Amino acid sequence: METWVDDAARLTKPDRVVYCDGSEAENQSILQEMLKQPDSFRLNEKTYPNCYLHRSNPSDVARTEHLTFISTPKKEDAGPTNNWMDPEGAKFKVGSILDGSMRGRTMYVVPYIMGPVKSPISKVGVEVTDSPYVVANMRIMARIGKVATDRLGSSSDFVPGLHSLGDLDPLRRYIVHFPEERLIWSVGSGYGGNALLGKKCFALRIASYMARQQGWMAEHMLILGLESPGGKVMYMAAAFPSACGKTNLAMMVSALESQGYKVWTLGDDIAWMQIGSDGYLHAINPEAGFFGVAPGTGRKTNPNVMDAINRNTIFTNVGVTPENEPWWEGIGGDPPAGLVTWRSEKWDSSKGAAAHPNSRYTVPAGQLPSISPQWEAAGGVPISAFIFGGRRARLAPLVYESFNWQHGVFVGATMASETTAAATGDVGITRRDPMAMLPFCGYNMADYFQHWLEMGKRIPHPPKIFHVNWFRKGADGKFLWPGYGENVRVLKWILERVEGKAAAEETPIGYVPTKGALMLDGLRILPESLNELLRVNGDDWEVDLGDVWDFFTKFGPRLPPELLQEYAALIRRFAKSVSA
Ligand code: GTP
Ligand code: SPV
Ligand code: MN
Repeated sequence: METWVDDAARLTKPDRVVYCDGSEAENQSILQEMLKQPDSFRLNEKTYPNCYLHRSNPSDVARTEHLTFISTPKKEDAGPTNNWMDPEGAKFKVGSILDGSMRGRTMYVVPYIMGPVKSPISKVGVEVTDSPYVVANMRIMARIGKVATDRLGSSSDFVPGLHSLGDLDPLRRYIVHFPEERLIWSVGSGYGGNALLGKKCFALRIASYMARQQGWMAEHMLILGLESPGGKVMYMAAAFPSACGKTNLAMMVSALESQGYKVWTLGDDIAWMQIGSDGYLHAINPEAGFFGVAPGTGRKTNPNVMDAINRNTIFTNVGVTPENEPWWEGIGGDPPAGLVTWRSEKWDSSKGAAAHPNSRYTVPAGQLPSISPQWEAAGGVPISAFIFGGRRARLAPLVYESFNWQHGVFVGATMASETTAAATGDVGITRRDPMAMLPFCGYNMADYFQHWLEMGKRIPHPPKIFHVNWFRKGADGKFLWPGYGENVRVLKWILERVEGKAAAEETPIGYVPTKGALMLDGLRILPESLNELLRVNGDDWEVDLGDVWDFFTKFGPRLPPELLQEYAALIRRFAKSVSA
């Protein structure tokens, strides 16, 4: 580690190098460094103790997918869905931006563990960065400092990540992954997944590459436990694209709590999974905190997190009230008088939203009231169901179940969703986003599909695979399904399907709940809305399958033939249902 750090310092030329031990005293001094910058503030000490507001550069407010690269010697190994640079070219081009980029600054060395300290599934990373804000966030999102150097010892088995703010010019911003070296270089951004290198860069892009080599899975999935009336807990993992509801589902307050159905949170973004000795796939959450979307988060939608983010929390790009409290659209109530926007302007209605749509909170996972007692279990938790989903205003029904693992992989591989503010670019454009991994798969996605197919053959008790859509809209353009805590009604159906109990109707796309199979007690929903939510419209699917075909052809002969078989089988089932 020291050798690599010395090399990084020789390239970036910081004034000082500070090794982080993870202690509270050190944290306070790093926060003091952060507060010296005009973009960071302490929030109200009484109502938000130990909370901070950070404003990132307005050109640096979300992941930048077009500036994110997979750097493998062969272009085909990155595949048609990733940006590619050859490693030598990347080292030269990005290296010249990193050369001297930390002059006048401190380089912090952050050794960290992704995953519970004692778990055999966990892995060590080391991030060097010139941003105290990044260090403060990493301290919440991972287990940093002495625990990590202790785990590492003198071994070189760690994923190095070199991060520098550079000059924050998007023209000199690159997030480059060298999967064969397990190395990450990121320059020119201080925001989220671009800069907290343990998260998307390591735990998804590099880890997905390692997982394929080593026979495990690294997925963009939340992990939750659904407790049923007898007290038994069933664990599920769900992959939805960025800003499509993972955090909210994982933390929901169940609408059926009085009937004995409660949701426990284990993770809200990433799952690392290995086959356990019991034949089940076991999942850990590699992260130690939540980097959640603020807008839309309030007492009504996510009371659990509202009870967690009033202390020891870093807010990024939210608005601020005259009482020095954080504010965003959806927190509850109208914008208060004297509100200041994320860009530090006095808010009025001409300014649009006070909080950036991708503004976030960073909060320690242990502060969540619904955190599962199992969330740091060294062996992980056994997963009984995988749930795929996305934003589809039309098409996908509220929920359906795949026929088997291979069909489930097809369902995941053909997922699509409307784009969100979590990445720069247009919002609301439907794009294919297989397994919610489009921006996060560290190798050729065709090989990733093959890896899924192979895992299915190796797992003695594989999870059943489902698909959900909370975002279907009616003719009036409004969501048909109330969502949030009401989503437990769908989870309950999934639980009962896994137990072989709930009723379902076979359709060409999979099993859809019969009208009576969803528990809807206490929910006001029009029968027409329910019909529309569960409807499988052959004409719409035909159009979508055309788009799937275009997507699949990008992979050429590398696409696993099983997926083409599933494609043909789906078309046959639709043809049969029409003739019937
Ligand atoms: P990342 O952190 O970017 O990976 O996002 P995420 O998948 O964790 O999404 P999150 O739960 O933060 O939700 C993003 C947005 O979707 C928020 O504005 C939520 O209010 C909204 N949302 C979440 N769940 C639901 C739901 O069930 N129904 C509706 N209509 N909106 C939802
Ligand atoms: C996502 O975009 O899926 C996130 C936020 O979880 S970030 O950490 O910025 O990638
Ligand atoms: Mn995410």
